[in-house]
Amino acid sequence: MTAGGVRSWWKDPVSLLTQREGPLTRELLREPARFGLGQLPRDLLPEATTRSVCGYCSTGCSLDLHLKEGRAVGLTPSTGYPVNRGMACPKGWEALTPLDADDRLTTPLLRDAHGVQRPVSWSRALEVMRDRMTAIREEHGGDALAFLSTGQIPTEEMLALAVTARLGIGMAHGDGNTRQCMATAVSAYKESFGFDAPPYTYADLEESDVLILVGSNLCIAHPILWDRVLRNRRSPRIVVVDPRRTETAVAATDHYAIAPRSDLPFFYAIAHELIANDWIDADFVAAHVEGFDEFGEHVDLFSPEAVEATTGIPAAETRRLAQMIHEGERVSFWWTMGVNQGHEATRVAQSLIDLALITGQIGRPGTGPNSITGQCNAMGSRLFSGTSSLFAGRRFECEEDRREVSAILGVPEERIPRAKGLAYDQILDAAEEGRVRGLWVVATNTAHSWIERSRMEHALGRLDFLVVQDLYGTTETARRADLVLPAAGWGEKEGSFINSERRIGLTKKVRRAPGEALSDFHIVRLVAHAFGADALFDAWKTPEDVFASMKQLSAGTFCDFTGIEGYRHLDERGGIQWPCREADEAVTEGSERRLFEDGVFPHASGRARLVFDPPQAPPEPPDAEFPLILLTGRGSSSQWHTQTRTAKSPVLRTLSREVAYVEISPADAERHGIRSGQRIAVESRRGRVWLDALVTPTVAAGQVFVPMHYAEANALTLHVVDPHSRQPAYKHCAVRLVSGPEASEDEAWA
Ligand SMILES: Nc1nc2c(c(=O)[nH]1)N[C@H]1C(S)=C(S)[C@@H](COP(=O)(O)OP(=O)(O)OC[C@H]3O[C@@H](n4cnc5c(=O)[nH]c(N)nc54)[C@H](O)[C@@H]3O)O[C@H]1N2
Ligand SMILES: Nc1nc2c(c(=O)[nH]1)N[C@H]1C(S)=C(S)[C@@H](COP(=O)(O)OP(=O)(O)OC[C@H]3O[C@@H](n4cnc5c(=O)[nH]c(N)nc54)[C@H](O)[C@@H]3O)O[C@H]1N2
Ligand code: SF4
Ligand SMILES: [Mo]
Repeated sequence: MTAGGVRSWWKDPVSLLTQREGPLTRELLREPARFGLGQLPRDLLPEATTRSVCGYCSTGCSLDLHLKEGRAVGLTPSTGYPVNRGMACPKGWEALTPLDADDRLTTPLLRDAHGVQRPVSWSRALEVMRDRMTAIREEHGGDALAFLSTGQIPTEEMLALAVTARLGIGMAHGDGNTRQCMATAVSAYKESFGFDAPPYTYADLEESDVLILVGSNLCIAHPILWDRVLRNRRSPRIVVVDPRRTETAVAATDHYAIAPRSDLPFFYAIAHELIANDWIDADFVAAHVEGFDEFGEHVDLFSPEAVEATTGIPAAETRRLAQMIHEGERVSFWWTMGVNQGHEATRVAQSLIDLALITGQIGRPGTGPNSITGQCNAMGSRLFSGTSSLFAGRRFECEEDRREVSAILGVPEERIPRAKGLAYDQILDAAEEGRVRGLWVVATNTAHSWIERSRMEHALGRLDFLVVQDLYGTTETARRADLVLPAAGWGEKEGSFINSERRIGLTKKVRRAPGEALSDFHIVRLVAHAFGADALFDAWKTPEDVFASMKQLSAGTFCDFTGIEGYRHLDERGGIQWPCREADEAVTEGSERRLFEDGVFPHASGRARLVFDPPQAPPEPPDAEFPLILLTGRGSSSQWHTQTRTAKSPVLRTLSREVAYVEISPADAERHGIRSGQRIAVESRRGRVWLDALVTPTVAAGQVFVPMHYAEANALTLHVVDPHSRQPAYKHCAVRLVSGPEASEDEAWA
């Protein structure tokens, strides 16, 4: 594509979108200045520069922050860092801008008797939080209290939050937005391997012969990882399995436009074909895998012909992919939300793990069943948010695990909860039923991002007391809060993040938070004090003290990183991947390591398990009344989730669409007489929203796509969760388009 071509799309906001976003993102990476990105102040003579890991996505790029009088005034992507090698995506370039937004919270806000949120002092805010939460606990027990954590704060803050909420306040339940995102990968790996352990290192993207990307739009969701794919010198086959012809699918060598939610039969058919041709690694299976005979029997029914009608993929094409896997010396399977967000998501993720195991494509360069993470610190939350596990993979139910945690944290054993408590969806269900009455939400925008908006609104509406801790008072969730606590953001505090390849990196304080906003670490410490639980923080004066506890908690577990000395060590080494035991001497600057090179898995048997189940039909298939399937997901490399941060950057705003839109196939547009740019209503059984139509061949006939960055998306979605991971199935429900006189914008939800 010529530079002139790019420039003309750039002037034309509609044509900037979808199928053109891919090449555009590459242009943005190569020549950011042309798009207004990375403009350093003219008079910049930095007095110092420091490295810090980006606070948006799980790629974990390093940014060089240029300081003047101790304050970051500009940034450039770090060149020497093993992850991004001198590049950043638009969000990274613009990472400082959202910190200066007008709607930053500068004091706590308390809802008064008239329902108006008014500024109050920290001491008043903490007193109210203590009194209201304590009153609920005294009347209804700790069972009526819950917190929602996040994958977007440093791990130290997550650990401090969990300890304060569970042990200091006595909250019986805690979960977080990682449930919306990575819970499926967690359940899948735990059951298959015995530990939640994504096995890869980013070099595997460059060293694979066949990369199979399933439900991943890498090109816009992880542009720097896509760039690593482009650096692969082995002329790899890049196979994209996605119902949409995404930016990534266009750039790939092969696109399998699978029918939505038909992945499970599809991958079973691939396994069927591999086994039928004896294209398996029998030695690897015999030495390291359990359940092969049962798996063989299970997939016997799934011939490529048998699944053709369900998947929409001709049998010959399914065979071709099986053959590609057989012929590849180094085959890797990569998945993201197209897999994790479905009604049988855990089994789909495991079907990819199964394929890697039966072909022995694991533990070598360029291989692996590899879940790509989402948020900057979703990996940290998987280990230390105290939600799905009792720290570092320990179990709440296990007495020995509780004893260890009690000894390390210096907390009496009887205060450590014996159960993990309710998951996110169950917390909201319990709120709807009046069983959960007090909720503390930290760094997540539930009211926009949770599935099936009307049901979620009802649940939040029934709470007696909602506390929201955020950078901005304007988020959909903060506006509903009884108490809002002002938090410092990325760049205004220090701590560590863990990226997708298990690399622990440092993020630093390079700005002062505005007004009275405080770091989440500082806030939870004040909350612990208000609840008379100061003792929890006896050993934790700084985030690095918490890091020391994290190390101790990791000791002897599969993620053991006791070999990391501290922040300085992380900084000098360009981040360090777990595991890193004290005896590991191989952790030199920029070194990369993958897991399972010895074929030993964390299960007690040392073997990995093949896990499978019969496929189930999606819960809300299209019908005569609601004939289209709604898909949702990321819209552009410049938009982050609910846009509380990215919408604050004028540059990022020009690189994406301000008004919510729906992608419609040319065939459906013609059937309904719809043109691009027209406003149309989209309706599901749960709501009607108004959107700009964007007619594009990116989506197949019978499907429409709405980016999740607009609150409209979840007004339509259907509350369904995978039974194993309890992750919401955001990517499938039935909708219809309404245009003409029967549609009136006045009655619409939005
Ligand atoms: N710019 C930007 N980058 C981001 C984020 C962001 O908000 N903005 N968010 C970050 C986070 S937290 C996450 S989790 C990741 C998400 O990264 P991705 O998972 O790559 O993003 P999505 O667009 O949610 O979903 C990926 C694809 O799944 C496809 N899909 C839908 N249904 C099916 C199906 O039935 N089968 C298959 N095989 N595919 C299906 C969709 O068409 C979509 O293209 O991105 C991270 N990076
Ligand atoms: N329909 C549909 N819905 C989806 C998805 C989808 O594909 N389709 N994807 C799901 C996925 S994968 C994810 S990860 C979720 C994301 O959903 P959310 O977590 O709700 O989205 P964010 O906009 O990232 O919200 C983070 C909030 O934390 C605040 N914040 C940022 N930094 C800090 C900090 O340091 N401290 C504090 N206290 N606050 C901070 C931000 O201002 C923002 O309000 O959305 C899910 N929802
Ligand atoms: S790819 Fe992710 S980590 Fe890298 S600059 Fe962009 S948002 Fe930040
Ligand atoms: Mo996510």
